[in-house]
Amino acid sequence: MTTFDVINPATEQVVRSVALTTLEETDAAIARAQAAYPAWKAVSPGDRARLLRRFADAVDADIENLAQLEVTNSGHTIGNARWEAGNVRDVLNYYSAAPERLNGKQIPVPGGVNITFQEPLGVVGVIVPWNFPMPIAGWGFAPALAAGNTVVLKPAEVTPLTALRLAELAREAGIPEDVFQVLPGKGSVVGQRFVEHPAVRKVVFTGSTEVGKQIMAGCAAQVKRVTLELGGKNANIIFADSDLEKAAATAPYGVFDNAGQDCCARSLILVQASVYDRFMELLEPAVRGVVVGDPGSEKTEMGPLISAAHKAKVSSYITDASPVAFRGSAPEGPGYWFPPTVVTPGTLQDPLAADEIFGPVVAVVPFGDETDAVTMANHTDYGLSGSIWTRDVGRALRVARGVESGNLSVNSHSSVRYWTPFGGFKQSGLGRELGPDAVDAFTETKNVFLST
Ligand code: TAP
Repeated sequence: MTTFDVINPATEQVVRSVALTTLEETDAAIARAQAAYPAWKAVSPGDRARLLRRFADAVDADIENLAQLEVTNSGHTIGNARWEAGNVRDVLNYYSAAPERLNGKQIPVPGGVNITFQEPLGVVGVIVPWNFPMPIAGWGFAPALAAGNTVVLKPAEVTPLTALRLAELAREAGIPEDVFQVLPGKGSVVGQRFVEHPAVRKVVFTGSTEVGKQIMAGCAAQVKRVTLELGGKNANIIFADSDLEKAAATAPYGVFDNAGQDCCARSLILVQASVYDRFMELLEPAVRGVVVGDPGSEKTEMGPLISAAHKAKVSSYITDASPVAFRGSAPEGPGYWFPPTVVTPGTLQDPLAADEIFGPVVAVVPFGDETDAVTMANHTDYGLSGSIWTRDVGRALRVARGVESGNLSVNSHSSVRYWTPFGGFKQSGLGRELGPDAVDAFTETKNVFLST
């Protein structure tokens, strides 16, 4: 048996050894999920709804334990980790309403009537990254199960612990073991098999754009359904007429939350040139004041990066020649620490302004007018998220309509509200998760003609 040592990124200590799922075990799990599908599909809508609510209750009762696991496994701050576990509960509750509302349509036609049915797909494979192991898992499995699919889920190799616990909670809630299975292992083995195996009818993938493209190409070979949530290089656009104090005070949260390891991180701040200097004056104390350290402490605002390899990647962006304006602090180590860092690249082509660094590094660049701001925000192939700070409602809407991005916030940095759709334009993804329509992505419409 091959195992993987799960490391606490704040201490570099081994937390637990987890067995890696082999190719043969992946095939066996998919076969069990396929065998469990007809019975799960046949569970009455009311009973399926009740089971999902019980799963939500089990998560609710376990929030503190799940949160502590995430602090240890992923270095998330305890406050964030509690929110993330609560999000799984909320998303389960939200989609528990779906089974009883999966109504088709009846459409009168010449010679009879057409009736549509929302049929589940079968086995759904969910591939989860390491940056938000709990919520991203829940956004996939909750609507998939609600629609009557069975689920095989692969957490990121480095962050399997909360997903494994969620599988236990599902079983405690009465969801049959083979209906929701968590398979810790390698993307190149387990994840790749979800793409290749013909019994897996849909893949939900969240992660890098590079791997997302491979997954889409692999799924194309079987016309397999796919939802992709990929990277982002998101602009935080600050106009001169905004509440500049609030924009500067909240900008660190918009990018350094989860140590910048967030596809929605506002890692490019575009500031109207006339207030650029004042904004930088206000930003500096806010960045220096970010509390970085022990993620288990209630006071901590930013924890470590996920791994030594990821720290090396983020560090490679900052050299002695980099245009660093100012930095916050970070512990020395052990742990994969990196201080909040503000850079001022001269052009948007500079990798500091163009790449998804996925760490606590933010580029600040001035712009001229509204048109410039939109053009500059759209300079990237990504289109996931972004913020607009202004007191002019008309401008806020014009800019929001102009920016090619799936999720925009005005005078806020919030991207995820589970009642509303989440997903990307351009190379940030395909399809939408969350919101009232997400269940549609886990069903096929069947159209039956009844001749009179
Ligand atoms: P990815 O390599 O994209 O990994 C995401 C998930 O896909 C993991 O579960 C991974 O498994 C799996 N995977 C990897 N290769 C696969 C394949 N060929 N077939 C099927 N599944 C596969 O991301 P990463 O290496 O963790 O991070 C690299 C960069 O991606 C980051 O620096 C960041 O820029 C970006 N990223 C974006 C997001 C979001 S939310 N958009 C999330 C994480 C990372 P393993 O755990 O075994 O690798």
